[in-house]
Formats: sequence, structure tokens, C-alpha cells
Amino acid sequence: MQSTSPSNQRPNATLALFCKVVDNYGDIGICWRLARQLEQEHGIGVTLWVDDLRSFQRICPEVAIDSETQQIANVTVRHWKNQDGAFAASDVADIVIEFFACDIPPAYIVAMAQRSPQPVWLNLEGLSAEEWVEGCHTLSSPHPQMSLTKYFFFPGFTGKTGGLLLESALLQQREAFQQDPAAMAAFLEQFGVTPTEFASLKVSLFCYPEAPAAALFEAWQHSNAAITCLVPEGVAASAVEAFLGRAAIAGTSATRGALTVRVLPFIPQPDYDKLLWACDLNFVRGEDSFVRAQWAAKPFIWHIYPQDKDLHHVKLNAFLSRYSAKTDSLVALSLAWNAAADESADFAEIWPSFKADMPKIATMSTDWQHQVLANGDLASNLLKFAETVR
Ligand code: TRH
Repeated sequence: MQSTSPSNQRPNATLALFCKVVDNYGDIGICWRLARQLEQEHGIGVTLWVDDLRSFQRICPEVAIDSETQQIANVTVRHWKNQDGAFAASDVADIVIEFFACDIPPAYIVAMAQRSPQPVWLNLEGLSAEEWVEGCHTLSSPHPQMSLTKYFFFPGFTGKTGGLLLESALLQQREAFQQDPAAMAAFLEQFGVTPTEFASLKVSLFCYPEAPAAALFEAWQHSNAAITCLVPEGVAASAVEAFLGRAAIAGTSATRGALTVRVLPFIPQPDYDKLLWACDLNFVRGEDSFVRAQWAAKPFIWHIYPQDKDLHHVKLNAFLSRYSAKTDSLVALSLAWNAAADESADFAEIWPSFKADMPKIATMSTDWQHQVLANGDLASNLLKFAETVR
């Protein structure tokens, strides 16, 4: 399964990836990235089953929302409408992945049990830096009624986990882009970013509605150097609208004091990478943008998906204690941004020290990349594991 096969040849193996878009875009963002990489770099024939084509279309404009089956980037995309449907053993792929414990249609599971040889069945879990993940990664779970075994596969930051998603050419592409200021300026210009804004400290902002964006904007207005905050439409909407004094539609911008806020459209996934690469600081969220920020080699602040009883604070602290580029100011800003600090946040105090530390954090983030990459990438690790349980 290691070599790449051109798309017109028989795939090295077939794989079905089931994705339920629970909330937001992260789930389909991760599954689409994984599907493309398995096809392009490993020659796997991938079928991506997804329930929400509209969300998928926002990160991948080629998606036709009314199509039951379509080919995009050599991946077969199937609209997963419901749990009904008849499946034969011959419909089942060599490897079957359910993302985030979503329920595969019952008839597909029956067909999996009937297939000979049986498929490798994986539950691809969410990313966490917590230690327990290492103990659960690759654990098996026999089906209660059928003779089928499912394995848990956890992404993660250590060699005892499945690693992180990373396309083989990404870091090279990122370096080439970052070494070409004209390309970065041209990229941002299409969203209305002016030369003056390009010369300022550029920050991308992607967060959940709970983030204290208004308080951060207030501190940035009084900064001693110009800041341009680029925010996709719909993100931090109330703070952005209050700052702009009007609806936050793509293309609108306003400047108050040192801060310019500019609203961007929601852009396709590959462009979002370029946005992260072109900015000096990135605020990211959830799982996928959080991982992409780690490959951007720029300082980033993570807004973690909020959970009941502040469980997400445990996950945030688990990451911060592993992250090798952490500094006191980065920890302070991260905790304040996630309302996880003991005291109420004073961004006017935290921001100047974080800004002063940014060059150091950017340098250390490269060490972090090397550390994480020593574990290999998630797609390759997943296929290696599948070989061992075949
Ligand atoms: O959409 P998210 O909030 O996803 C989250 C996480 O997956 C989380 O684990 C899950 O539990 C929760 O949803 C319900 O954030 P995330 O993971 O960063 O995914 C956003 C995707 O959108 C990512 O693939 C990048 C992409 N994106 C674009 O393609 N264009 C854009 O303009 C922006 C802002 C994002």
C-alpha cells in the first residue's frame, strides 16, 4: 500500500470513509483532507460518504450539493442520506473508517461481516494531547453480535498515537510561498488587503462565538503598531459587527486606532492554508485549522471547541503542557482566549508581552514540527496499522 499509483490504474486498495458533519466544518475538513491524501499519495481508491454536502461545498466549491455520487480529485463522493440502503459483500471496501464513532448503515456492517476477507474496520477519533489517548490508540473492540473487530485509531502528538495529517509536499509549498512576498501580497490583495495593511502585523481570526474578540479588539486598537485582523464572514460576528458599525459582509473593513478589521469570504481549504502562511499570527479553532496552524510555522492561539463542565480546559492544558513553543505569554493569551485563566483577562496587559515573544515562538514552532513529524503522518500511519491487522 505504500507506492502511489496513477489514477487510471487499479487502486492499491479500496477504502470507505464515513463522515457525519456534526457541527461546523471540522469533521468534513479532516475527512476530505485524509481522503485526498490517501488517493493522491498512496494510490487508494477512496469513497467518501458524507451526510452534509452543503457544509462540504463551503470548504470545497467543486462539490455539487444535489449529486448522489460524484468524483472530486479522483475521490468518489457519495451523499450519505440516511441509514437505509442495501449493501452486498462486494460493495464493501478493503478498509472501512468511521469518523468520530459515527454509525455506519447497519446493512453495510452486515455486508462487512459477510465479506471475505473481512475489511479492516477503524474508528478514527478526535485529536487530543491527553495522555490516556496513548493507552487507547489501536485498541480493538469486537462487535457484540457479529464476528467483526473494530480498532480505535487516535491522531496525536506522540509516537504512541497515529500522528497528525500532513500532505507530503505541504511544508515545501509553505516555505516557497513564505519566501515570496509578492505572491503573499497578491494572494491577500484578492480579498482587498491594501499594501499598508500588508505591511502591518497581519492576524487571521477563526474562533467560536464565545471567544472574547471584542476585548481583544479593544486592546489592539491601543497597540503601538498597526494590526490588520482578517476574519472570515460569520466568525466572531457580533464583535466584528460592533467594530465595523455595520453588517460583517466579505469585503467590508474599518480602522479604529491601530486596528483594521477586514472581513474575508469563507475561502476554499487550500486557500485557508495560504492565509495561515501569509499572516504573522493565527487564531484557529477546533481540530483541523488547529493542526494547519502548526504547519504554518507562525505563532498561533487555539480556541478549543467548548464542552460541558469546561472539559475542554483539560484538553487545552494538556496541549499547552506538551507544546514545545510554549512561553508564559502564549500560555497567558491562550488561557485568556478560552476563558480558562484563574483571573479575568486583561488583554491590554497580555498582548504587549505576547507580541514581544512572537519571533521566539515562531522559531520554536519549527522545533515543534520536527518533534511531531518524528512520529510520521497520520495517513501513512493509518495504512501501516491496517496492514498489521489485515
Ligand atoms: O469547523 P470546526 O469548528 O470543527 C470542529 C472540530 O472538528 C471539532 O473537533 C469538532 O468537534 C467540532 O467541529 C464540532 O473547526 P476546524 O476543525 O478548524 O475546521 C474548519 C475547517 O474549515 C478546516 O478544514 C479549515 C476550513 N476552512 C476553510 O476551508 N476556509 C475558511 O475560510 C476557514 C475559516 C476554514
